[in-house]
Amino acid sequence: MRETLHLSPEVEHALYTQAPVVALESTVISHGLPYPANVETALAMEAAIRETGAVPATIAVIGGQIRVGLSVDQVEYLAQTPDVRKCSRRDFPIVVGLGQNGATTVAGTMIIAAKAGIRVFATGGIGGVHRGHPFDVSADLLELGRTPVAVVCSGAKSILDLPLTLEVLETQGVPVIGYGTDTLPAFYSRSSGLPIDVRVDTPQDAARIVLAMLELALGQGVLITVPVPSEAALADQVAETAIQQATDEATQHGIQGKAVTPFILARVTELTEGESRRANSALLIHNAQVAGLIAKAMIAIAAR
Ligand code: PSU
Ligand code: MN
Repeated sequence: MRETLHLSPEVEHALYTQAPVVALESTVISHGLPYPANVETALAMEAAIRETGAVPATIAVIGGQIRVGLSVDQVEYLAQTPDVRKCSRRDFPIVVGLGQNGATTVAGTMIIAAKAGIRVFATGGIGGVHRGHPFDVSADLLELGRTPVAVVCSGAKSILDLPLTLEVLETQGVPVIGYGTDTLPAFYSRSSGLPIDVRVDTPQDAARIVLAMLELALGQGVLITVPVPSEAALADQVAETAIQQATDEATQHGIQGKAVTPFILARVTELTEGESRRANSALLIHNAQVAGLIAKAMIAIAAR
């Protein structure tokens, strides 16, 4: 039974007592942010969730065991171990079968969250359709079409083709919700200018949509997009110039497949001298808080 989920005592208790729980991914720890910002941000996200009264459940595979809820030592381990596999749907048989370490992507985290009965998940940005490579479609988009979890994020980085990303989400049947915004956030900046499906302004309205998603059981997830806090947002042109250069370099160096996103993320951080990393951390912590509030509101509304 190696495929069994290993729940931390805190997460197990929370789920058993129907307390609010928010899932967190671990690719952002292993591949998304450099050490020690990755540990600091991961722990700050957990703290932000706890402040709302919800319980955080960071998800990863450690030595082939699927963990739901990590200790501080386990977060440190993932943050500092170099050969952690970026773990999307296709990677689980490999990491579990061979007893390896895996850091779950948005898709990977959604799968495990749904199996554990966790309905709300907070992250920074989802994968999407790559610019100039319309066949490089992140498995995140397909997972959103088939796994009923609410993903709270700041849209996707404009390293991606955002209009094509929205097209794929539409085809997959995924509602895109703007939390306090009328347009799709573009990760480092508050708006891409692209339309979303509906705007909500309270955790309660977001919770009503997630509860309806679960009750209807059509199978898909929902995407709840939250703009980066104003004080941490990057000037549009700063982000755009760095992203364009990093994307060109990825092509020049022949970077392919799952290595593309981590390469671009690291280069953008270098090119903006850390400004992008501060924005990244700020939006991750804020999204964790919003997800905690939504998870709490779901329980309050469902209890009525
Ligand atoms: N976007 C970010 N930071 C990240 C990722 C995306 O701004 O860390 C990670 C997430 O885990 C996401 C994954 O699920 O990259 C998408 O990778 P790919 O494009 O290879 O599907
Ligand atoms: Mn890809």
